[in-house]
Amino acid sequence: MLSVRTVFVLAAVAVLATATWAGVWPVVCCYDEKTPLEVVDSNGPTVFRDIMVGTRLTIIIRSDEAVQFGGGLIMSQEDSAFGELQPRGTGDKWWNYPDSCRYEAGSDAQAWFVVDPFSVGVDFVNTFHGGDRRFRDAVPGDWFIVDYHALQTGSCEIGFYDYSLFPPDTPSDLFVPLETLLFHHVPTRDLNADRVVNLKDFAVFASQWGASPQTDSNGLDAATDLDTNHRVDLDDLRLFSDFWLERTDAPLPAADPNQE
Ligand SMILES: [Ca+2]
Ligand SMILES: [Ca+2]
Repeated sequence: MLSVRTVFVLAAVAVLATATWAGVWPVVCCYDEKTPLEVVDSNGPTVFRDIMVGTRLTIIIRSDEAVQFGGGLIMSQEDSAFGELQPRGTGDKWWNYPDSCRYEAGSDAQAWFVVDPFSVGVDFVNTFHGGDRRFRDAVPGDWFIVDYHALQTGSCEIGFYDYSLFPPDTPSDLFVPLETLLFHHVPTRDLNADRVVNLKDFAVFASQWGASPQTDSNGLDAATDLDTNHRVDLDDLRLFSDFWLERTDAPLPAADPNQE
């Protein structure tokens, strides 16, 4: 049971979080970096609509203020089996990924890939020296961008942290996330693996209609039995249709019209 003191601390953290909410926050978008992923519950954790295994998302760290910032997007080692957070480009010898740092984050912004026995994620720090001319300070805008990849069915929880909220010397296991992002991964409907769910996948689905896949099947019959009740039927068709015309990733290069 929560003690009175714990409740007080949690309330204080909540007030602190609310007070800083407008400053810096994570924005989850589809692979195009523009279309926000639909939220089904915003009351902490922030729960997003289901995504298919194989789906790639982008997470942007955005700010509406010119302030100093150090924070991170962190998940547990257990959850990293389900979802993958990846900074962009190639890391330098200090594990910094410059391609994940946007111009607006300042001249020496850094994004580090971090991993320890319990957690994995990306830490960020912008550049803010309050007008020191040797540096170009951060300005409001999109500061950092990382990629997210749904690896297998299940859930993945990512904490967004603003480390400046905690006194120096605070052990990292006492850090409280400012926001928690929760992703649910469901089996892919992209049955021919061309990154879009369309008539070609429906043809595959229809070819398995009425099949009775066994538990150990890795075939198309099991892939189309979306509710895993060993029968490909109307319920699976409904689940298939939920992702009609959805993409898991950027479109492939335009096909050669002579190949049609
Ligand atoms: Ca497809
Ligand atoms: Ca079924």
